[in-house]
Formats: sequence, C-alpha cells, structure tokens
Amino acid sequence: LAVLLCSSALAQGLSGKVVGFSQIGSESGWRAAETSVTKAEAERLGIDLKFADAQQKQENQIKAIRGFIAQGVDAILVAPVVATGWEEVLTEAKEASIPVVLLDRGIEAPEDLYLTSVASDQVKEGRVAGEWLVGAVGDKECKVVELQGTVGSSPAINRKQGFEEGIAGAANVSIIRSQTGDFTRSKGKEVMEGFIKAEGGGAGICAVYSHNDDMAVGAIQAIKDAGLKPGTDILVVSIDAVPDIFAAMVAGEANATVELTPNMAGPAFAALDAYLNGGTVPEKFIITESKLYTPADDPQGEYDRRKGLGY
Ligand code: GYE
Repeated sequence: LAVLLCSSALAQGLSGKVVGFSQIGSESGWRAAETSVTKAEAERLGIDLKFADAQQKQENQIKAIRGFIAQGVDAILVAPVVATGWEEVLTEAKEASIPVVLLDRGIEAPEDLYLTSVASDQVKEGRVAGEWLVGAVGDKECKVVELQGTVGSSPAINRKQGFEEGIAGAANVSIIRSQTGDFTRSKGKEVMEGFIKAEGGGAGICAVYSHNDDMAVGAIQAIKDAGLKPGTDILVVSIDAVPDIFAAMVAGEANATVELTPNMAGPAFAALDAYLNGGTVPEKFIITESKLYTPADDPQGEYDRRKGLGY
C-alpha cells in the first residue's frame, strides 16, 4: 500500500496545481523565450498557470502577487524586476504558506522569504564577457562603452561588477562610458547613438559591452548608421545567446555572447514538485550554466537550434 500511495503521489506531480507567475514584461527576446518555455512546461505538467505581465513595474508585480495570495494558489513564481522592496509582499505569501520561487533575477531580502531561486551566476556572466574581451584585444588599447540593464535589477548590478572584475588585470582595457538601456533594443540603439556622438563619431570606441543581446542588436544598428562596422571597427560582446545575436555573428557583426537558458521553469517546477509532494526543501540557489559563444562556435547552427526550440 505504501508503495502504491507513493507512486501515485509521484505520478500526480504538479498536475492540477495552480501556480501564479508574475513576469516582468517583454523587454527582450530572452524574456519572451522564458515566458513561452514557462507556459509550455506548465501545460506539459498539467499545471493551471496564472500569468501576469507587470509591464516592467514592481508595483504591478506586488499587486499580482497579492492577487495570487487572495486566490489561494499553490505556489508563486516571480521574476523580480528590481532587487529591493520585496520583503512586505513576500512576508504575506509566507504567512499564507505559499511557496515562492524566484526566476532569473535575485533580490535583497531574507532568504527564508522564498523557497528557492533559479538564476544564472550574473557576476560570472560579466566576468566571462570581460575576460573574453581582454583576450580578444591583446595588448591593444581598448576603450569600452557599456550598456547597462534596468537600473536596480540584479543582472545590471552583477553584470557590471563581473565585467569590471574581468578587465581589472588589463590596464589597456577601460570603460569610458556607461549608461542604462533598460534591456531593450530601442534604448540600446538610442544610448549607443549618444555614445558615438559624445565620442566624436565613435572612431575611438574599441568595444561595446551590453548587459543583454537585445541592447547589443540595437547598438549594432547605431554603429552601422554612424558608418562604422560592428564586429570589426567596434567589437560587440553581450549576454543571453538569443537567436538574433547568432544571426548578427553570421553577418560578422557580433563577437561574443554568454548563454542564459530561458528554461528557468524546468528546475523551478521540479523543486516545487519535490517540495509540495515530498516535503523536500530544495537548495536555496539553483544556478544555471554560463557558456561563452563566439563566431567559431557554429553560429548558424546555434541560431537554427534555438529557432527549432521556438525561442
Ligand atoms: O538577460 C535580459 C532580460 O533577468 C537575467 O532580463 C534576466 C535578464 C536577461 O530582459 O535579456
């Protein structure tokens, strides 16, 4: 009988569970891929997913989470737009005994306010990007412009820190300008136009480091509009590994990206299953991989593979 009970609980998994998902918005190709992977995984597992798009606003996320608590959902996924300001609403979820799983961004709050966090090591991502650039330029002097992500978000804070660590040992590589492009293609383009203008046409800029691929794609357009060649006149290094950056590599217009899997929901649902059905408390931080890709890594193949997965 014990065996039967146990196997039926396992077979049941998360089927029929109600999970609220407070998503940031649709600022990037990576974000859109994460949303579609999460919805597909939920469907595959028979989860009733309540999806709320916060349009990049924390206040909308807090409202959505309060709504999920009021509905009595079984669990909550949240991709926190910024790192601070979560204690109150997460305490409310905790008091209602609803487990919360953080997706792709971190927060500054006591760790007992969430069950687990599924995210990449964002400092490492920045460091990998910086170390790649140091290796690529050799002894040459390299003035870098930086496109930061959303102000106050964990990836913007950590990817900046990591890149600075990555270039710290190279006196010839330095950041000369740094500004937020809010993780969007249009702002990436706009801010890069400003950098080029401020640098007298951009000839002295050696590289652009972008906290995500979408802003890099915007920057590539700005570089071309200024009559310069992205990928050669100005090196382009970014993070995410979405299909469009591989298309840019195929065209010779991007030089390196660090992969961020859009499948944060897979590990998140597995942790929730173990917790809700078996009482197993998962590790506090589930860290996804950060692999570097350059044009030497079959960018056409990488593009096709991701398109095949529906990203
Ligand atoms: O890199 C970026 C997105 O939160 C780590 O958010 C994520 C970042 C991702 O919009 O493209």
